[in-house]
Amino acid sequence: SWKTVLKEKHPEMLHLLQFPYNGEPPKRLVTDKAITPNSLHFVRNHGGIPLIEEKKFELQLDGLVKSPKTYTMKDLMDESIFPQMEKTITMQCSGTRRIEQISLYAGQGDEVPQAPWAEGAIGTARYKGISLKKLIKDCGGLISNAKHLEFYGVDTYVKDLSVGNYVVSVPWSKVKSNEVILAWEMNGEPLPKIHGFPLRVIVMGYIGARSVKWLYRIKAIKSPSLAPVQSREYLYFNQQMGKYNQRPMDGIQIQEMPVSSAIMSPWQNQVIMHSGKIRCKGWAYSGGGRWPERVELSADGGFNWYAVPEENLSKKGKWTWRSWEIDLPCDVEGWIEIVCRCWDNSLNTQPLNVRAAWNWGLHVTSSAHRIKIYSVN
Ligand code: MTE
Ligand code: MO
Repeated sequence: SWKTVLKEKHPEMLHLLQFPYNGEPPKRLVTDKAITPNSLHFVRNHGGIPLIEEKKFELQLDGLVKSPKTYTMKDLMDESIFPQMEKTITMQCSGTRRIEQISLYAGQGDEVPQAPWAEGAIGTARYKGISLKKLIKDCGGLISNAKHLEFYGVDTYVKDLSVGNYVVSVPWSKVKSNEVILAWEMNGEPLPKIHGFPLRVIVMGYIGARSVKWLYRIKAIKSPSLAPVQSREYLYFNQQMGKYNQRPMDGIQIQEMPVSSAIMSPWQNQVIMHSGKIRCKGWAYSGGGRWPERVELSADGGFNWYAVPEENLSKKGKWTWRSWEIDLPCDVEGWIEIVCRCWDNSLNTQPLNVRAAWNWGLHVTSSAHRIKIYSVN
């Protein structure tokens, strides 16, 4: 699996964990391009990287559908049966920017949980495949009490052997709106092994966790999956619960990410020489089909906010991030705090500090992004 990593990923990837492999691109390359090259797309794995032979591959669709079927890749790619779709989609891990919550982690005498992501656990790619809705239709449709679709990945969890395969679910309503793709192509290339070859799910506007890689089975079910990854992980807990008091039923299942943003340049602790304006760059994203409408920056810790001019924001789209650039006015010399926040098209915005968004599980670090730099004016 390490061989696959070296072959498929950029030499500058930051390896957060070697096994299971988890990596993100370095800061300066995160928003370098509106579309993330495959070699720089972050990777989140809970187990090994299965090597699947396309010819032997079969997808099973069963559970509460009228006529369960299995499909080969050839069946799925047959355009006379399934119209293909191609879409540019941003995928964000619910753990993006977790490192900021970790820095506030009081712990309870044990290790810091979860992968220590910075701002790079987000990426945008053009995916090609078919709408899952069409496949359900091909199986005669759902039996009336089916309300969710469960996705099975070939890989198994390494953290806890009792978990077994990577299995999660999404509601039928999401599938019905053609917002769930079964994808075999990423940026015009066959899906890389590390990203789920030969077939993966892409759920638009949901956290990355629902976009199951190395998909081999889809099952129609009545209620959200009881599989451990869906029912016990990716939950948003209240701060006051304490680590050992969390019961899954007390957590909110994280599906759509709230609006968030990050400063990718300059970097924390940099000394920036300028003549009244500091060039800043970064990304902004909102889940659930909402998009960044305005990005604002402050050079004084969050008192005065300057809007990024519309022409300095990349194109807006329902399922994609926007990269931005601004020459931020600043006339002080010394340590300053640059802050970035975004308003989405529903006028949702970000909490002003990490502490306000701190939660057990350390998910959804959506607070305004803050960095300290030394300004030489
Ligand atoms: N699918 C399988 N089979 N196994 C996994 O570990 N991780 C999920 C999701 N799908 C995962 C998976 C998580 S948490 C995220 S954020 C995305 O895949 C990451 O997708 P990527 O590695 O292609 O960036
Ligand atoms: Mo994730």
